[in-house]
Amino acid sequence: MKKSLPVFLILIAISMLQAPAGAAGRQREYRDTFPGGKAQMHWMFFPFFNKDNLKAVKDEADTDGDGGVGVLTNDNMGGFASLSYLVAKPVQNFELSAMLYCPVTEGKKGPLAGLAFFIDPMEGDFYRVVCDFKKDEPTISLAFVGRSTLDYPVYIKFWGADEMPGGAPQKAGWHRIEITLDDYKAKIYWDGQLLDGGPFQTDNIRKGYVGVYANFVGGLGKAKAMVDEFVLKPEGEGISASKGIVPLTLHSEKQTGTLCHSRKLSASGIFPAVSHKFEINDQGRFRTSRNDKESF
Ligand SMILES: [Ca+2]
Repeated sequence: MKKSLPVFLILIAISMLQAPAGAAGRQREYRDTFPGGKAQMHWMFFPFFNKDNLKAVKDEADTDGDGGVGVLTNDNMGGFASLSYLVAKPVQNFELSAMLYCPVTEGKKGPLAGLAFFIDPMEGDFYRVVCDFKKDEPTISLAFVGRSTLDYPVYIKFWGADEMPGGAPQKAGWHRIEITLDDYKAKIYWDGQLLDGGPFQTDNIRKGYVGVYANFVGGLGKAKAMVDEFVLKPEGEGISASKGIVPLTLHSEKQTGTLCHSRKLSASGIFPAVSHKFEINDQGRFRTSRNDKESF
């Protein structure tokens, strides 16, 4: 015993010397494949929603064969959005890749699943990319949403069936989604193919976390987002002078449009799905009309 102790201490000392050298040479990669139904990373619920958090579960039908997936539901208050983020440093330039299970449902109502980035748990905002495969109008979309938009998504881009590589899926299944951010310009890849129209300006938030998003569109209903092979590769640490998350600033140019399919929970109850006009004025202030008939 007396002889083995110094050897043990020497091994610790060597490992401590090696760790900084390795870390300095390459950027850390954050990876969770949920082997055997156990998470490899820590996940945290988004504090502005209903505290649904991603859970690792056993699943033999996962994508990488290690027997587990990550699952985020909206069960806590069935029918609302849920969002969970990977606990790492907030990132500004990065590559995010994950397998996402996209449900396909009949009609106009149904669950949607997606990935989120620039999640800001202090200000309550984020961007999300979702697959929304209701058969009446299947879309993939990119939107900015959160407390600053009164939880109404401000859509940046829709991809319809004719713009999806391979067309709109006819049955539920796994798809690889990759999101790359470079100087607030986002590119989205679907099953390895770059989606048209980008890169997209996404600079309402300066940096944030990445995570998983689930919601139900068209009323109250359960939604479930399943992910696997979730990999975040941060780049350009220190590229920004900003420390942590800074207050949100909206685009300075004027933008107008219509928000739809949104619901809010307030102290007085649930607002039904409605359409609103929105405007981002010259000063970057965001406002919405009370309904789609009202003018500003
Ligand atoms: Ca797995």
